[in-house]
Amino acid sequence: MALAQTANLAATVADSQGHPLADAVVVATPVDGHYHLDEHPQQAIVDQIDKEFVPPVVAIAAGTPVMFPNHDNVRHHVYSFSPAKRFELPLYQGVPAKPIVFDTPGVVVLGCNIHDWMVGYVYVSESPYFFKTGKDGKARLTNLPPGAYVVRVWHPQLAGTEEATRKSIEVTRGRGAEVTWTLDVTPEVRVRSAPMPERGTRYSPVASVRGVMR
Ligand SMILES: [Cu+2]
Repeated sequence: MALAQTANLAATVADSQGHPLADAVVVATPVDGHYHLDEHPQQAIVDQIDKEFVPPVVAIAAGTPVMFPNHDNVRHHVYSFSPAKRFELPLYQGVPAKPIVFDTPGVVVLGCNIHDWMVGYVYVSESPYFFKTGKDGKARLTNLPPGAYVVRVWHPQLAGTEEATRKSIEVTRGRGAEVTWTLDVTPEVRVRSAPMPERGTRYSPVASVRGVMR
């Protein structure tokens, strides 16, 4: 059956010092262009916990709805200006009524209007074959039909272009395939500062002290 005809792709991603890179997204695209996306993909979740996006990187297939529940006791104002998905969820608490659907492949950078340091990423894959690396820098795609693929990797701190990571591989029945990347990454600079005052409280000195925010 179909499952018996799939093979594994084992990917290892490290930085130029050899440290494993977590949260890298590995995508495999069949050269023959033969794949189809799930028509009713399962909803993904980007949580907001302790004024951070959790997880910081989510990889989804194009067409997947993503819910942005807020588990903090302050309000967040989630937005993106990325070409692949411009949207905003104006100041809210709890769970928004509807998910946001990401139809266009690409990297969507998430921010919060209230908390400058909050940054998250929704990686929208055109291919159904993708996986995010764990702490060990490894990703394993287990559902690949054998054949020729172009594989690539993306990471939030990738210094070069995603295009430049492309490699051609052959995934064979039985043996699968292995691919390794060493990426130049730029250090992440993100400072958790006192939150920006919410509208209407802009000039109140009290509002700039974390802990008293609504
Ligand atoms: Cu926020």
